[in-house]
Amino acid sequence: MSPYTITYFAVRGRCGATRIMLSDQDQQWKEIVVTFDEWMKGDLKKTCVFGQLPKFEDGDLTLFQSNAVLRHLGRKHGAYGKSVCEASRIDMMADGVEDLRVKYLKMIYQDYDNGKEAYIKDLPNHLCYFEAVLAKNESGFLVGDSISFADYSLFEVLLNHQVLSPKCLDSFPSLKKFVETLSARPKIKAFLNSDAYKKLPINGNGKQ
Ligand code: GTB
Repeated sequence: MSPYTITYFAVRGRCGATRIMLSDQDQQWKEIVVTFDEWMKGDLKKTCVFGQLPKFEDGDLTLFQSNAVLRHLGRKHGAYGKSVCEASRIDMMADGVEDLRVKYLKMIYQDYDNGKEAYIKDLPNHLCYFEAVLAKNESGFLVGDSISFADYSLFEVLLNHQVLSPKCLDSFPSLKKFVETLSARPKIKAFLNSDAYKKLPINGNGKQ
């Protein structure tokens, strides 16, 4: 039986990259879906270390913070580099992805109607950094020659951005290739084609 359980709302949201990573690593997991009404009762919130979901369980270990979950899975499944230096560079890239994710979420949840156009216009100024890193690494991954949790996180953020602005990767050949390559990995491809993935909205407010 799988040791993994995700407790979260019925969205991709902060669990999108985790689910893609678990799929690609050939892992099973259980989902506990929390409705808005259940959450508003407040009992579950009180038990969450930062008062928020997702909650991730690996047997007796309970984690909060989606990036801590990705790092945990990276350590367990060999997706955290092959040396201390690679691991540190993976952390750096993952933090860069988090900066972009936070900008995106701020626009989606706080400024969609007024800010979407300006966000899309400014997007190349953020994507260019990831393009430069990928263009320099022949492996097609962010760091080293194997996939890391930072790659899953970047991949998932880029998928969301392609929904927001379908042409946003057109002037970034390495990013485009990165998305194509990861989308074609058999287990990721199967997951992205699954009902479990397709039925969930990207964000909790229906904006995308
Ligand atoms: N840094 C944390 C992480 O990475 O895990 C951020 C977690 C977070 O923002 N959690 C949000 C939450 O628990 C849900 S993700 N919010 C409830 C609260 O703070 O009380 C965003 C989100 C918003 C709304 C819905 N929804 O309505 O279904 C789903 C997800």
